[in-house]
Amino acid sequence: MVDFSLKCKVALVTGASHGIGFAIAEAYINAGATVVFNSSNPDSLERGLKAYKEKGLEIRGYVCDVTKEEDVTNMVASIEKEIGTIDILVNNAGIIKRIPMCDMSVGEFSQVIDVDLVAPFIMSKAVIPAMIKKGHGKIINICSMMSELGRETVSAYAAAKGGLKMLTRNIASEYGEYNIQCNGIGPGYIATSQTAPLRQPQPDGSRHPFDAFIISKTPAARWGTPEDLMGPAVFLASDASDFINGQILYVDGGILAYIGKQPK
Ligand code: NAP
Ligand code: GCO
Repeated sequence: MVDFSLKCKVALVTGASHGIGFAIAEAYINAGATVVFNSSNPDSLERGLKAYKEKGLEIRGYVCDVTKEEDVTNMVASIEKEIGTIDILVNNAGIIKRIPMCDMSVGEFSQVIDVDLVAPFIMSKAVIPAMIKKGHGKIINICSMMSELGRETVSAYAAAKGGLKMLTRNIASEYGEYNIQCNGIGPGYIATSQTAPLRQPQPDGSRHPFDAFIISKTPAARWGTPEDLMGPAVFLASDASDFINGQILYVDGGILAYIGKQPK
């Protein structure tokens, strides 16, 4: 019988006070996992805990800046002491800076790389030893369509998410023999606070040009929602995907497969 249950598993979803991480954490709770999450600051953590409580979802939260190795080591140690060792890690925390590359400072570029690529390295390093001892583990990296494609103003983000795709493949290669599966989810364009600026209606009430562009480039003819990622995230965290390793599962409404609607 195929097992999609996450019962008796401990899952950590980084940056899950809202958005995609929140939806994945909710899906894991409903699939039977004991779920914990982190935020980079106490205010966001409190907002997140309130939102989970309002939905009747039991979860514990920690303040942890995923770019700081000492913070991460302390958080993982606290989780192991208070809850148990981590069976499932979702590297969801991420930022984007939309700046033309030649206008971007090295500091701005490095900040995106730190959160979107170095932090998943730090987080994965922190949980893999216990996964090896336990004889199983799941690491899911939230990649992006920008793991495959570029576009104006997102050079740092695309470089980070492209690197995250290869980090995913390398973790799978290096630790697959310990029954650790590391895969990625590549969301398409999802309606969250991260993409809100791209969907802001124009002063005359018309669609933002980028909004109309994405609708035309997506066979599903809509933006994705965080809920669209729940099933794929449960699948990759469950025993049902134990022989899948180093893959990126694109949840994009078909956009990567589509050349785009020909002009009428
Ligand atoms: P979001 O609403 O901006 O959420 C991002 C989360 O990352 C925030 O909750 C934030 O938590 C957390 N975070 C940022 N820096 C952090 C740090 N240093 N330490 C700890 N947490 C940190 O974005 P989203 O749309 O849900 O995106 C979630 C993930 O999906 C990101 O990796 C993003 O790149 C990826 N993605 C998004 C889309 C999309 O279209 N929305 C598509 C593909 C991939 P706090 O504010 O609580 O600290
Ligand atoms: C952008 C968007 C994208 C999405 C996502 C697509 O500015 O192009 O923010 O990067 O967030 O990563 O998969």
